[in-house]
Amino acid sequence: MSKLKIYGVPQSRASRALWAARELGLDFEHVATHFAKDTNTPEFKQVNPNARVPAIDDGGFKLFESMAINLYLAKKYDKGQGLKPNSVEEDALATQWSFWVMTELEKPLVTMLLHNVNMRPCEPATYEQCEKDVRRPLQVLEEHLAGRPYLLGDRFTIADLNVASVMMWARGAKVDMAPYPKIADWLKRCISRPAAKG
Ligand SMILES: N[C@@H](CCC(=O)N[C@@H](CS)C(=O)NCC(=O)O)C(=O)O
Repeated sequence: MSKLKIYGVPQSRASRALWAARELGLDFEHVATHFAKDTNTPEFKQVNPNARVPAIDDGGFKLFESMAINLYLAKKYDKGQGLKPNSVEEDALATQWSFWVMTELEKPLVTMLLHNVNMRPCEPATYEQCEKDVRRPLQVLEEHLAGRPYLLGDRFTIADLNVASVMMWARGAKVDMAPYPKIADWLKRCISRPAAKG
Protein backbone atom coordinates (compact mmCIF):
# COMPACT_ATOMS: atom_id res chain seq x y z
CA MET A 1 0.00 0.00 0.00
CA SER A 2 1.33 3.45 -0.85
CA LYS A 3 2.31 5.86 1.89
CA LEU A 4 -0.16 8.37 3.31
CA LYS A 5 0.02 11.60 1.30
CA ILE A 6 -0.89 14.92 2.90
CA TYR A 7 -1.53 17.72 0.41
CA GLY A 8 -1.11 21.37 1.26
CA VAL A 9 1.58 23.90 2.11
CA PRO A 10 2.14 24.43 5.85
CA GLN A 11 0.99 28.07 5.43
CA SER A 12 -2.58 26.80 5.01
CA ARG A 13 -5.14 24.71 6.89
CA ALA A 14 -2.96 21.75 5.92
CA SER A 15 -0.86 22.70 8.96
CA ARG A 16 -3.60 21.02 11.02
CA ALA A 17 -3.17 17.68 9.30
CA LEU A 18 0.62 17.99 9.41
CA TRP A 19 0.44 18.67 13.15
CA ALA A 20 -1.78 15.61 13.69
CA ALA A 21 0.51 13.41 11.60
CA ARG A 22 3.54 14.53 13.62
CA GLU A 23 1.73 13.91 16.92
CA LEU A 24 0.96 10.39 15.71
CA GLY A 25 4.53 9.79 14.53
CA LEU A 26 3.34 8.91 11.02
CA ASP A 27 5.58 8.15 8.12
CA PHE A 28 3.92 10.23 5.42
CA GLU A 29 4.61 12.00 2.18
CA HIS A 30 4.03 15.73 2.28
CA VAL A 31 2.87 17.11 -1.08
CA ALA A 32 3.30 20.88 -0.75
CA THR A 33 0.29 21.82 -2.89
CA HIS A 34 -0.11 25.61 -2.86
CA PHE A 35 -3.67 26.80 -2.33
CA ALA A 36 -3.32 29.68 -4.83
CA LYS A 37 -1.31 27.96 -7.54
CA ASP A 38 -1.64 24.20 -7.53
CA THR A 39 -5.16 23.24 -6.53
CA ASN A 40 -7.13 24.00 -9.66
CA THR A 41 -5.76 21.15 -11.72
CA PRO A 42 -7.52 17.98 -12.93
CA GLU A 43 -4.94 15.88 -11.03
CA PHE A 44 -5.48 17.61 -7.70
CA LYS A 45 -9.25 17.67 -8.16
CA GLN A 46 -9.09 13.86 -8.27
CA VAL A 47 -7.96 14.11 -4.65
CA ASN A 48 -10.19 17.01 -3.62
CA PRO A 49 -12.90 18.09 -6.09
CA ASN A 50 -13.25 21.32 -4.08
CA ALA A 51 -9.74 22.30 -5.18
CA ARG A 52 -8.72 23.18 -1.63
CA VAL A 53 -6.13 22.01 0.85
CA PRO A 54 -5.72 20.06 3.00
CA ALA A 55 -6.59 16.72 1.45
CA ILE A 56 -5.15 13.27 1.97
CA ASP A 57 -4.73 10.11 -0.02
CA ASP A 58 -4.21 7.18 2.29
CA GLY A 59 -3.42 4.22 0.06
CA GLY A 60 -6.21 5.20 -2.34
CA PHE A 61 -8.64 6.41 0.36
CA LYS A 62 -9.16 10.10 -0.33
CA LEU A 63 -10.48 12.58 2.18
CA PHE A 64 -10.98 16.35 2.35
CA GLU A 65 -11.96 18.78 5.16
CA SER A 66 -9.26 19.39 7.74
CA MET A 67 -11.30 18.36 10.78
CA ALA A 68 -12.53 15.12 9.17
CA ILE A 69 -8.96 14.33 8.12
CA ASN A 70 -7.68 14.78 11.67
CA LEU A 71 -10.45 12.73 13.28
CA TYR A 72 -9.70 9.97 10.76
CA LEU A 73 -5.94 10.08 11.32
CA ALA A 74 -6.31 9.96 15.10
CA LYS A 75 -8.82 7.12 15.07
CA LYS A 76 -6.90 5.10 12.52
CA TYR A 77 -3.31 5.63 13.60
CA ASP A 78 -3.16 6.38 17.31
CA LYS A 79 -0.80 3.86 18.87
CA GLY A 80 -1.09 4.96 22.46
CA GLN A 81 -0.37 8.67 21.97
CA GLY A 82 -3.78 9.39 23.54
CA LEU A 83 -5.03 11.51 20.66
CA LYS A 84 -7.93 9.31 19.65
CA PRO A 85 -11.27 9.22 21.46
CA ASN A 86 -11.45 6.26 23.86
CA SER A 87 -15.22 5.81 23.90
CA VAL A 88 -18.31 6.60 21.85
CA GLU A 89 -18.88 9.56 24.16
CA GLU A 90 -15.35 10.91 23.69
CA ASP A 91 -15.76 10.41 19.95
CA ALA A 92 -18.97 12.44 20.03
CA LEU A 93 -17.29 15.19 22.05
CA ALA A 94 -14.30 15.34 19.69
CA THR A 95 -16.76 15.67 16.80
CA GLN A 96 -18.75 18.28 18.71
CA TRP A 97 -15.71 20.50 19.37
CA SER A 98 -14.43 20.10 15.81
CA PHE A 99 -17.79 21.09 14.29
CA TRP A 100 -18.16 23.83 16.88
CA VAL A 101 -14.87 25.53 16.13
CA MET A 102 -15.52 25.44 12.39
CA THR A 103 -19.06 26.77 12.61
CA GLU A 104 -18.79 29.17 15.56
CA LEU A 105 -15.28 30.58 15.34
CA GLU A 106 -13.40 29.92 12.16
CA LYS A 107 -15.19 32.33 9.85
CA PRO A 108 -15.09 35.47 12.01
CA LEU A 109 -11.48 34.77 13.03
CA VAL A 110 -10.36 34.33 9.40
CA THR A 111 -12.25 37.45 8.33
CA MET A 112 -10.49 39.55 11.00
CA LEU A 113 -7.12 37.95 10.35
CA LEU A 114 -7.24 38.51 6.58
CA HIS A 115 -8.33 42.09 7.18
CA ASN A 116 -5.48 42.72 9.62
CA VAL A 117 -2.83 41.37 7.26
CA ASN A 118 -4.32 43.32 4.36
CA MET A 119 -5.07 40.21 2.35
CA ARG A 120 -8.83 40.67 2.24
CA PRO A 121 -9.88 43.95 3.85
CA CYS A 122 -13.49 44.10 5.02
CA GLU A 123 -15.91 46.87 5.90
CA PRO A 124 -15.73 48.25 9.47
CA ALA A 125 -19.28 46.97 10.12
CA THR A 126 -18.27 43.45 9.08
CA TYR A 127 -15.21 43.62 11.31
CA GLU A 128 -17.27 44.79 14.27
CA GLN A 129 -19.80 42.02 13.70
CA CYS A 130 -16.99 39.44 13.71
CA GLU A 131 -15.63 40.85 16.98
CA LYS A 132 -19.10 40.45 18.43
CA ASP A 133 -19.63 36.98 16.98
CA VAL A 134 -16.55 35.48 18.61
CA ARG A 135 -17.54 36.55 22.12
CA ARG A 136 -20.18 33.92 22.80
CA PRO A 137 -18.13 30.87 21.68
CA LEU A 138 -15.02 32.20 23.44
CA GLN A 139 -16.97 32.53 26.68
CA VAL A 140 -18.21 28.95 26.25
CA LEU A 141 -14.66 27.69 25.75
CA GLU A 142 -13.36 29.74 28.69
CA GLU A 143 -15.97 28.26 31.02
CA HIS A 144 -15.38 24.73 29.74
CA LEU A 145 -11.64 25.01 30.34
CA ALA A 146 -12.15 26.36 33.85
CA GLY A 147 -12.83 22.83 35.06
CA ARG A 148 -10.25 20.82 33.09
CA PRO A 149 -6.84 21.23 31.46
CA TYR A 150 -7.97 19.86 28.08
CA LEU A 151 -11.25 19.71 26.20
CA LEU A 152 -12.02 16.08 26.97
CA GLY A 153 -10.45 16.05 30.43
CA ASP A 154 -6.89 15.53 31.52
CA ARG A 155 -5.15 14.58 28.29
CA PHE A 156 -4.42 16.34 24.99
CA THR A 157 -6.59 14.82 22.24
CA ILE A 158 -7.48 15.44 18.64
CA ALA A 159 -10.28 17.69 19.91
CA ASP A 160 -7.68 20.05 21.41
CA LEU A 161 -5.56 19.92 18.27
CA ASN A 162 -8.52 20.77 16.03
CA VAL A 163 -9.79 23.61 18.20
CA ALA A 164 -6.29 24.99 18.90
CA SER A 165 -5.48 24.98 15.19
CA VAL A 166 -8.27 27.51 14.68
CA MET A 167 -7.73 29.40 17.94
CA MET A 168 -4.14 30.04 16.87
CA TRP A 169 -5.56 32.68 14.56
CA ALA A 170 -6.91 34.72 17.47
CA ARG A 171 -3.60 36.56 17.71
CA GLY A 172 -3.52 37.64 14.05
CA ALA A 173 -7.22 38.43 14.37
CA LYS A 174 -6.23 40.74 17.27
CA VAL A 175 -8.80 39.25 19.61
CA ASP A 176 -8.36 40.67 23.10
CA MET A 177 -7.67 37.53 25.13
CA ALA A 178 -7.62 39.32 28.51
CA PRO A 179 -11.16 38.11 29.38
CA TYR A 180 -10.15 34.54 28.48
CA PRO A 181 -7.14 33.53 30.63
CA LYS A 182 -8.04 29.81 30.65
CA ILE A 183 -8.14 29.73 26.87
CA ALA A 184 -4.83 31.58 26.68
CA ASP A 185 -3.16 29.05 29.05
CA TRP A 186 -4.66 26.05 27.26
CA LEU A 187 -3.63 27.41 23.85
CA LYS A 188 -0.09 27.91 25.09
CA ARG A 189 -0.02 24.31 26.34
CA CYS A 190 -1.27 23.04 22.99
CA ILE A 191 0.96 25.05 20.69
CA SER A 192 4.10 24.55 22.73
CA ARG A 193 3.97 20.81 21.99
CA PRO A 194 6.94 19.78 19.83
CA ALA A 195 4.63 18.38 17.12
CA ALA A 196 2.84 21.71 16.84
CA LYS A 197 6.03 23.36 15.61
CA GLY A 198 7.42 22.06 12.46
N1 LIG B 1 -13.21 23.75 5.20
C1 LIG B 1 -11.99 23.45 4.52
C2 LIG B 1 -11.38 24.74 4.02
C3 LIG B 1 -10.15 24.49 3.18
C4 LIG B 1 -9.62 25.80 2.58
O1 LIG B 1 -10.36 26.80 2.41
N2 LIG B 1 -8.34 25.79 2.25
C5 LIG B 1 -7.72 26.93 1.63
C6 LIG B 1 -6.28 27.08 2.11
S1 LIG B 1 -6.19 27.38 3.85
C7 LIG B 1 -7.66 26.70 0.12
O2 LIG B 1 -7.28 25.64 -0.32
N3 LIG B 1 -8.00 27.72 -0.68
C8 LIG B 1 -7.92 27.63 -2.10
C9 LIG B 1 -9.17 28.15 -2.74
O3 LIG B 1 -10.09 28.53 -2.02
O4 LIG B 1 -9.23 28.15 -3.96
C10 LIG B 1 -11.05 22.69 5.45
O5 LIG B 1 -11.06 22.98 6.66
O6 LIG B 1 -10.32 21.80 5.00
